[in-house]
Amino acid sequence: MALINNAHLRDKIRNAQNVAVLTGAGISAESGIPTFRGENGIWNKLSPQELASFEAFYRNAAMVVEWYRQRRQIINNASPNPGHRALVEIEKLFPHFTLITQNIDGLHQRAGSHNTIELHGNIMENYCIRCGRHFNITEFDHIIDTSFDHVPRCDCGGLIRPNVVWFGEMLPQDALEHAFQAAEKSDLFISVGTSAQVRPAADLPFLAHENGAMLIEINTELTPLTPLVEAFFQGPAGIILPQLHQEMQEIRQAA
Ligand code: BV8
Ligand code: ZN
Repeated sequence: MALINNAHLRDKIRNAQNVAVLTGAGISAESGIPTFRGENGIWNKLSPQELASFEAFYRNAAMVVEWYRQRRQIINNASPNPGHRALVEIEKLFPHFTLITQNIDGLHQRAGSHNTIELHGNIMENYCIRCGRHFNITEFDHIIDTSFDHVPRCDCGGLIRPNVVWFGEMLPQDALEHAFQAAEKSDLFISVGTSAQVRPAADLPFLAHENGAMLIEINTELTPLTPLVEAFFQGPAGIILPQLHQEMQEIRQAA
């Protein structure tokens, strides 16, 4: 059963020059990484503001860094899934392709994606909030394990934090700029595995649509974005994306 049975969408895929993709936690679900809002969602136990915020870190750095260490262990044992790999192949079909992710797990890069924008940072990177010194994971874990209160401190006395964007924090300016530009320029914008609720990331598909892009959404459930899309492919990204790649390749080759 073909995914793409809409002539309008076929034409768009045939002629598209600029394609942008936004991914969320859903694309890593099949790699065994829990999403935020799913049934075993991370936030079911503790709310995001209690964990993914500077206030939480300042109040209880040991708890927050332990939470990130647990997430890092799951990510280290995870591998890119067919959804990540299909995006690497879809990238090759179009002259300009930008992959924008909200995920901090680095799985797109491990799958081989190139032009990747990490809107919310990367869990494998850590830095001192006072002097800005970067620490790799081995150094970071050693500092946590050898400190009397498991609070990671730099030699300068500053706290060391994960290089991720917390709630209430600005996104990295250049990443956000590039993401907005890619959305504005896109002919085709594909939203994959995101509940489309956290802003400003969630604004990207709406901005693309305002600028004339055709939207495709891949998700196991409906989202606030679904009413706006040309095609909603309901199902796991690891199943849908390889099939979408196959059909896009046939359309582009027949052109
Ligand atoms: C900022 C990094 C301001 C850390 C993250 C009220 C209204 C509007 C906005 C706000 C508001 N109150 C506060 C805000 C701003 C806030 C926000 O948007 N809050 C929301 C909750 C309302 N945003 C911020 O704070 C941002 N900063 O606004 O700064 C500012 C301005 C000027 C000056 C100073 C400050 C910062 C937001 C970034 C927070 N950091 N992550 C970490 O990971 O620990 S957010 C984190 O949550 C993710 O990065 C992601 O963005 C979000 C989770 O969303 P998803 O990725 O979509 O995951 P989710 O679990 O929700 O959904 C998974 C989806 O996949 C589901 O739809 C599911 O159906 C689907 N799925 C599941 N399995 C599969 C699947 N799909 C396909 N296949 C499958 N197999
Ligand atoms: Zn320092």
